[in-house]
Formats: sequence, structure tokens, C-alpha cells
Amino acid sequence: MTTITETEIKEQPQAWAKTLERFRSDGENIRAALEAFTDKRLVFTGCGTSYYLALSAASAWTSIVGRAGRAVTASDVLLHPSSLFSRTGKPAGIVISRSGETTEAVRAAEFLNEKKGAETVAVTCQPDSQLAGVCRRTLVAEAAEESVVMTKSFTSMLVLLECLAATEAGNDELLEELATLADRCQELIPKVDDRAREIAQLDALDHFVFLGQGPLYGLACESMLKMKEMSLSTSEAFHTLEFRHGPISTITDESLVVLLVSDAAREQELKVLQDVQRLGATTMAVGDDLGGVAADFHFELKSGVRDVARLPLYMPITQLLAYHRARHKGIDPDNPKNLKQVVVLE
Ligand code: F1P
Repeated sequence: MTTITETEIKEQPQAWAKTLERFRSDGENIRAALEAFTDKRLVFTGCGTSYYLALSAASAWTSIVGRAGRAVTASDVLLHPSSLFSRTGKPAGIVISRSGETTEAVRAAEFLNEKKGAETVAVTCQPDSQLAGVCRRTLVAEAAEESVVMTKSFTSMLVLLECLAATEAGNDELLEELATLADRCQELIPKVDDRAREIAQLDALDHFVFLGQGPLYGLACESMLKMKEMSLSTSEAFHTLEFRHGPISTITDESLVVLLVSDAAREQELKVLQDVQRLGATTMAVGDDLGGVAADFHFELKSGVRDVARLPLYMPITQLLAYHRARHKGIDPDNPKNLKQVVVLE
């Protein structure tokens, strides 16, 4: 039986291609959104999966544009603004929300508009949502979903935000690389699906750790959340080298440690994988050029693009791992426990 979630994971190539097409035809809106960011401190914000997207998008923006972007939770914008915003200067806000109806995200946009006099841009899959109504401008990812859990919406909004950063940087080469991702994903998913299922069916595993540095940290967090939301498994996420500073004490032979490997820091990242392997963990490496990497399982992305451009390609692998773990445990991934598609507060 195919579930909605599995279908939406496997629709990512089409969603990325449609999102790119829409981005290319949205020139005037994109230019106006970027103009609004000029000389502003750029804040990326959202909730849940959309906050983890903000983490990776802010990091990618900073490395692509060369101007600092920062990720904060929508709840902190509302509840602890003085700990986030300097008293001088105006921020600009990118408010991320698949539904555009999450109360904290909508109120954070209102707060930024009214209290901080900020320019706000909504990034959403719902152009007619409340958030789109509150924000000055709206950028849309063609990835509306039925499932409670976010999969193609997460990666499609990431593709959109990377295109925005590449446009701001005037980096046409990077835009071309981003345009190749949909085809890469089309080739990747059939290649990794069965192996992700095999690993997910290992009964000896009972503790899932996702590691990522820099822009990969947000992806590690989102992978952790997918494993929780879909399969109700014990899962955690850390900056790769931070794992040695304490959490490594939880490693047992029931642990699967998934490393999202970057080019920029691979040497140091792989040493952490060796450390946990010595402690009995099962290890899995995801990245480009993994030849010679000492891991129990390798997932080659064969992306053919630079580090920051390949970020969306890591996700189908960890999404499928979580999905197959849920199926193996007899849990319906379409209806996660205690969770609705939109969190609406009084
Ligand atoms: C944010 C979110 C999702 C989570 C669940 C509840 O939604 O936290 O990340 O999976 O669906 O809502 P949104 O603001 O991006 O629509």
C-alpha cells in the first residue's frame, strides 16, 4: 500500500522543477523582494520543519551572498524579541511556512511589520494564506502537500531560497547548478529507496543520530524530526564535531549515526564517524565522492554540483529512512501521533 507521504517524497523532482519554473517567471516580484533586503539585517524564521529550513537557508544565504543571514524561531520573535533584535537598525524578515497558517509564523510577521518596521517576505506553498496576506511580498514553492509531515515542501522551499540567494549574488553559474538538481533527484530516489528500507528494517537499531556542520546542521535537525514524526523513534541531531562534547556518551551498538558529509569539512567530519564506529555504532555516510570512506553504509549523491548547491539532495535519503522505519514498525506515516498539519494557537 502506497501512502501519501511516500508519494510526496517521490514527487520531489517534479516539485523542484515546477518551483524553479515559477521562480524564473516571477522576476519582478523577486527583484522587489531583494530590494527590500538592501542594507537590512536578514532574519529567517518559522516553526518546526520550517525553522530547520530557516537554519540551513540562513547559513546558505550567508555563504552565497556574503552578507549575514540569521535563523530564529517564530516563537522567539514573539516571546523574546529583545534577545534577538538590536535597538537600532531595521531587520528584514523571511517568514517560512508551508501552510502559511501557523499562528506563531503569522504573528511573527505581524510583529516584524508593526513593531520593527521590517520588510517581510513570505516563503510558502500556499499563496492565498494568512501569512501571504500579512507579508509585503510572497514567494511560492510548487509543493502543496496532503501529508501532515513536510517532505517535498521542505526541499522545494530550500531550492527556492537558494535561487533567491544566487540571484542576489548575481551568481548565474550557481543558478545553473540548482537547475540540475531535479534530474539528479530523479536518478537518485530509485537508487536509494531499497537500501534505505534495508537499513530501516534492522531491528538491532533503536537510536538514530543525525550529524551535519554549517548549512547541513538544519538538514540534520530536519532528518531527526522526520524520524520522530513518522516512526516515533529516539532520534537526535547535532553539529558533527559537537557530538564528541558529551552526546557521544549515549552511543551503543543500537545506535545508527548518519553523517551528512560536506566537502568543506569532510576530513574532520569523517574522524567523528570513525570515533563512533569504534564505540560500536552502525554508521551511514551521505554525500559526494564517498570512495574510501570507512562507513557501514554509503549513499553517494553524485550531485556534480558544489557543496551549498547540493543541500536539497541529502533529504530524500533521510526522509526514506524514516518512512521505511515507520512502515517496519507498523506505524502509519501519514498520521503522526499527537500532530496536526497546522498548529493553530488561541
Ligand atoms: C510547521 C509545522 C510542521 C510540522 C507539522 C506542524 O508548519 O511545525 O513543520 O510538520 O505539520 O506544523 P508550517 O508553518 O510550515 O505550515
